[in-house]
Amino acid sequence: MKILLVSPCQPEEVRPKSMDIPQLTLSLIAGMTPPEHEVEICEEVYGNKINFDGDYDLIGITLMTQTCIRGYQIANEFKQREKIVVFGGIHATTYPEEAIQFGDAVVIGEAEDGLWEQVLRDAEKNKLREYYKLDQLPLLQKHVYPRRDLIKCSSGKFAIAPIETTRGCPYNCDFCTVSRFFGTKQRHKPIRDIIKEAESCKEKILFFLDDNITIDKKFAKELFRELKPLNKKWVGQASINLTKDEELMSLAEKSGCTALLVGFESMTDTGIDAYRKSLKSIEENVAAVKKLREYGILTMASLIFGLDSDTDTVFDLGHEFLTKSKAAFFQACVMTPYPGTPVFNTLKSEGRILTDNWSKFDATKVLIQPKNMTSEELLEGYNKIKYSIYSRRSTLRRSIPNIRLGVKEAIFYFSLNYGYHKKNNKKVHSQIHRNEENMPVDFDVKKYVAPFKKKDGENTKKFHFQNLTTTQDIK
Ligand code: B12
Ligand code: SF4
Repeated sequence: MKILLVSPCQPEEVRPKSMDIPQLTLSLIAGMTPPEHEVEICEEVYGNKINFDGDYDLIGITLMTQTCIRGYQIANEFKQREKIVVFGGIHATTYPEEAIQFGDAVVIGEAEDGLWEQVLRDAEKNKLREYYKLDQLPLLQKHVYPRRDLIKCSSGKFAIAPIETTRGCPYNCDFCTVSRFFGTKQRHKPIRDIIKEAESCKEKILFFLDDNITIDKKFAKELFRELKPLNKKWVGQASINLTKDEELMSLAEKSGCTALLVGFESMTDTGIDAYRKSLKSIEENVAAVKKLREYGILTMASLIFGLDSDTDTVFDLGHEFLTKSKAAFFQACVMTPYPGTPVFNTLKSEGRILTDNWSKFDATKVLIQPKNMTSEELLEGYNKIKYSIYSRRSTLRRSIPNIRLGVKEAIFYFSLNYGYHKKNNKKVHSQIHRNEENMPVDFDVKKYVAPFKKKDGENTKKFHFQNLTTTQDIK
């Protein structure tokens, strides 16, 4: 078969070339595809154009919440041309019953352990089932080498290769989908295979996609030791607990760690407690960012505004933390209720979600009525802190300790901060997104995109996201 794998994205979200970091998902699916099939990859975020009239037999589309409406539009185009459409990814897993209305099959959860191959076999025999799901989460011991040769992305100014070593997270934060999707026990890929894959990447910088690369310290230390001889630089995500282990930080530094995205989430006392953060005060968190810098590691501090524990003091506290710590980069998120999370369920039941237009769910827009402030206050505080931290003045003020680390680090520091400044200025300010008055927030996506081929509702199988990590299968 000739297969096209698509990662959709809204036209306005296409990234500038300098920010390109290829995705791993589609090249991984391509890596699982038996060699008799021909595979092509199209990532809209990098400006790749879809050839709707190509002679493909099967179209695989990966869906995040933010990208699903565009994904359904693409599916409609292909269904008009009578192609087979298969969905996968976090949003399709959360709402398989929504996705199936636009395609022929949905892969629920992970596609390893022969599941994708089974989809392809069934498609060839014209015996495709609507839903595919593994009985249990794959152990990841049989390494899948991603087809990096198929990626059509210039890989940007920094030439970064995405790579994955683990899946799953024990923290189970109430706003996050990861523990619910990938399980609460972290699974590791074999280190020798990760190293072999890393060695084969032509890029000098690796991006570890793992949600928290240092959860299992023993694994992380061994990985960092093995990584060192490769002489690559890397960036990744970790929890701030890492700063409590000098050996771990030293090994990370020696293995080439340049920057880590750290989810601080909130600087309020209640926020820190709610997310079981081990560093309890702003001062402790400031010291931790400085400590990372002593080991040559830049911090991208991620904060979420609009949590139920937040009051209007959260912006000043966040600002204080960022300016005192001189964190190199700032990821500013507005609390976004991702389906399948406890936060989504609570806000939905309390009628506090203002829109069900999934394309707005990108963590930078106000879509909720927060608990302890108005939506307008959330918007104003969010815009203000972004404006202040992304300003040229703040970039300069925070620069000295960060650019002292080296020339490459200095270029990285200024380029990324300039990118944030430009993007923030271009989009001017975030907005509050509400459904129009006569449009109910009923989470029926058909208001935004109607399926080309409507399925008979009675035939769609019932499945609930909460069952994902059980051994229950859908047949
Ligand atoms: C790395 C990452 C990023 C990187 C992406 C860089 C890159 N080029 O890859 C960056 C930093 C840019 C990013 C940005 C965002 N991200 Co992000 N990101 C991740 C992260 C940590 C890893 C993604 C990944 O590659 N996983 C590994 C792959 C292999 O897993 P997978 O995609 O799920 O694929 C498997 C299955 O789902 C299935 N599958 C998937 N698609 C398909 C398709 C078919 C046809 C089939 C058969 C199977 C299949 O098979 C795969 C193998 O088993 C995830 C969390 C996570 N652990 O997944 C969050 C995550 C995907 N991101 C999330 C969010 C919210 C965002 C942002 C909106 C946040 C923001 N404001 O920045 C943006 C949106 C970007 C966009 N594209 O629109 C959420 C999505 C929630 C949701 N319901 O949509 C996640 C789940 C994190 C979370 N906290 O909940 N992200
Ligand atoms: S936010 Fe981070 S720590 Fe919390 S569950 Fe998600 S991945 Fe784990």
